[in-house]
Amino acid sequence: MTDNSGVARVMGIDPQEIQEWIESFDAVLKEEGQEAATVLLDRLRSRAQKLGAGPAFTANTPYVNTIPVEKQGVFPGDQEIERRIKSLIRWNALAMVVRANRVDHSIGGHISTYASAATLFEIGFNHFFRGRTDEFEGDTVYLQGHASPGVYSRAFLEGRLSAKQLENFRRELRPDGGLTSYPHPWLMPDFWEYPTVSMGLSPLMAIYQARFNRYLEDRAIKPKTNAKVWAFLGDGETDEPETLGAITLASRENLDNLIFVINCNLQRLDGPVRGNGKIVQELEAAFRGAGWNVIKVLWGSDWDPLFERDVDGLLVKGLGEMVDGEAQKLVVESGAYVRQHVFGTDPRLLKMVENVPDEALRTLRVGGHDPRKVYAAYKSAVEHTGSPTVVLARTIKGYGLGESGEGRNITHQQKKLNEEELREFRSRFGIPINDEQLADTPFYRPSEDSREIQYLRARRQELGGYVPSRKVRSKPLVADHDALFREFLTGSDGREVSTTMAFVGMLRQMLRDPEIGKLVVPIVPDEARTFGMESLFRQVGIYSSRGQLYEPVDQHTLLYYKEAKDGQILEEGITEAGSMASFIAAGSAYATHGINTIPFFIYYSMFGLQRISDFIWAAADMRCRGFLLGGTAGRTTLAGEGLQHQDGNSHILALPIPTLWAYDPAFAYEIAVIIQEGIRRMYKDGESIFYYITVMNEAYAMPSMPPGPEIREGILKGMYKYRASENKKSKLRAQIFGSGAILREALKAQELLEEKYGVAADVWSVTSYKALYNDGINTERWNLLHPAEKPRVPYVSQCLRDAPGVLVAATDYLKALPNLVSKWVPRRLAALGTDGFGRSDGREALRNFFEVDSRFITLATLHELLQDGKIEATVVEKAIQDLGIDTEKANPLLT
Ligand SMILES: Cc1ncc(C[n+]2csc(CCOP(=O)(O)OP(=O)(O)O)c2C)c(N)n1
Ligand SMILES: [Mg+2]
Repeated sequence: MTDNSGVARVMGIDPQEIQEWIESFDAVLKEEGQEAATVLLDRLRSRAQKLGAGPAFTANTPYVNTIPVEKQGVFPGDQEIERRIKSLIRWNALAMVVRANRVDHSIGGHISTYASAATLFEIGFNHFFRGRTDEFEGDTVYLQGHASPGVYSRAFLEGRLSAKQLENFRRELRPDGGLTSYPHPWLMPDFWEYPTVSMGLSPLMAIYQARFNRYLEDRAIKPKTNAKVWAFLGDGETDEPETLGAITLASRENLDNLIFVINCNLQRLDGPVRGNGKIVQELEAAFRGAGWNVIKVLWGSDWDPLFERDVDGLLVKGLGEMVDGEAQKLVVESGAYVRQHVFGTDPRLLKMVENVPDEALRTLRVGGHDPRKVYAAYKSAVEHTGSPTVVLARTIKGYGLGESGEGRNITHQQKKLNEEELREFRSRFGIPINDEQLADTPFYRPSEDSREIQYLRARRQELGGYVPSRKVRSKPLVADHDALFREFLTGSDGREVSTTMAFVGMLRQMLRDPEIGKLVVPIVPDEARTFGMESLFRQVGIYSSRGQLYEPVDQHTLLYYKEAKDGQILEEGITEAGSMASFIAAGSAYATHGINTIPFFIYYSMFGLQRISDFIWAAADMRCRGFLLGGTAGRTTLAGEGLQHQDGNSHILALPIPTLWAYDPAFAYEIAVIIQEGIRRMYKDGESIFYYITVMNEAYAMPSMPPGPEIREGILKGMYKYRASENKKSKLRAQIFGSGAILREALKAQELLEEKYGVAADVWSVTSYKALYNDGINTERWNLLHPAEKPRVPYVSQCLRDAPGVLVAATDYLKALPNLVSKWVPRRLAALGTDGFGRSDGREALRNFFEVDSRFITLATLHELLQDGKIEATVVEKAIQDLGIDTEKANPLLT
């Protein structure tokens, strides 16, 4: 190590001169204040740049606490009692995991993450996180998912969870209930608010949540408050691209309502996060570069006197040069090792600690375990204005587990402790459990009137109640909105429109509605023009927290790009993940804010369920409501775009998400019925479901809705007969199922079959194979469990009970989609679909290539009739010729 004066000599500058510069700067700082000192530095930097001597860019500050001791302020809590509370929480969290693992070795949980995060969480719970009350909306807190044992353990002390529940951690299927492994609002709807365990989702969600809060304020939908969004992340988690992917949005939008706390224990699951580097410095550079306020909490109070003595900056320099792998090793090593490796590099450093015993060196605390340092950081974070804040807190993974896990690479998965290890942990944290009881590892809660419980309760009361705690506070909508959708039920009078245009028309209507107009949140990832939504730019404006600071190039046009502070559209730019995070914030506002916002997120359908499915899964877990619109959908309906864009997958990918209703409508009236029903179910009846609707860009005349109550019901349940054959006499009969744009191919096939082959075919619009499938499996299940009762009949079977003839389905998605229901139809089902990679070409060529056009539907129908012995093979052969089908054509699945 070389000190500053050494460097200076090498560079040929007199150390004396450097000292004088430093003293002058100190004087300015002292006499004129911090702002003046910053101005001075800026001026010097500009001057140097101008003269060609600009300093090298550095995004880092030295490896010390950002908040100096002098600025730390006083800790307002009772440190001793908070330490005792925290120790009890540590114990119960550990006991939960150890006990769960004893009952069943395959079950367990994580001990070491919470062990590292305990102080970070507890300072939040005791001093910062505000609950949701009638007067104040409360803070939004995303807690590191696999630290959940600590959160449960706190709730146990708070009296919110019973010992029985703790006992059943990770055994949710116990008759008396259990606790979920991670935060899942779906499974614990009164407790958890935000699912966080799929790493990288919560940081992105938190950023968009903070922005959505501002959106609601700027649009005067909720009052302006100083509520904060806190997100607690792991340092390993920052490797997920989503974690850092939107941090510039947060600073661009000046989201000073957002605080990230990154638990920098330097470890992830397998080993060090950056063994050969420094994760804190790397993150500091990234966040500072992105314009965040960065607060490093690296060293505990024990270090203060050492830094005080470090007048030459040798210690700071040495710590700054030490890679994280080595820093982790210090945790597991002796005090003598610390002396040698931290202080042994220079006699002056060794002298600094000559009177400090080895044991004191071994236990020097890092910043994230020092309540005073953490408190000071959070206080500074909540008081900071103008930009978001990230607290980078250095902690130790497995803190307190000693030999059995502290700082070890195996610690992430440590679930078992032997009696000796438990005894050590118990003694270290002063848990009043005697040696005989240790084998049982009992939970411990002091009596109701103990100081600990009183204190903890009082703190939460002061802060507005318990966190986390989920409560739905929105009031149901009242209107039925018939008038809004009426015009779409009567067709387009021969005008050719796409289902996308029809949807946009409905959106425009909804935006005008007195009840729901304000609540609608249109979300687009830079695709509004693709979907013909530009008219909405002018109608409701694009949300911009700064309004519009420039005159748009197209101002003179009717549909100019209008940005406004109270704009309603969330134009997110090219980020489906970010847009989905906005959808999640808007789709859960009924719980978070008690406001029924209705998100309509419209995107290129291939870049939705395929690209950001994990966010959609999290939205479902979070009980989100709203509408996802897969635009430009269909493998053969989106012409020209080719392999990457043409979506024949999303309806299959929508299957696994239990609360997602997926529809592939063909006509405007079908969409109108689905959306109106969706609004009713979600916002009047309060069902925690959401919708996926594919809309296409193929224009055709929209028919009016056929009469009869069964049509509406059929649209919603998944199928209805759209056009029956008028030929009642033919012996050759068929039922053809079409969906979306392919329904029109089915209708053409119906004509071909009738005219050329004498086949009378009925055509059905199958709006949702998923709905039919779910109904089928639910019915089957009921029958399985009720053998003596009259069997129930799946809806699809009911529809086809008296439907004569062969069955043929054609879809713009995989053949697997119609095949989902094949077991509940009365006879064999021939399925046509678009398995394989897309191609760029026109619709006609594509539908020929994928074998889903009217010719192939006709062929499939004739083939089925041949199978049934109703016609001769020669008829089919002739048809192949007449229809111009190339039997040697490429197989779309294999080419
Ligand atoms: C998307 C995703 N990938 C993998 C995992 C599995 N996993 C759970 S915790 C963990 C390591 C976490 O390390 P870090 O973020 O540093 O948190 P720490 O436990 O160290 O606080 C991993 C890989 C996950 N939960 N989510
Ligand atoms: Mg970590």
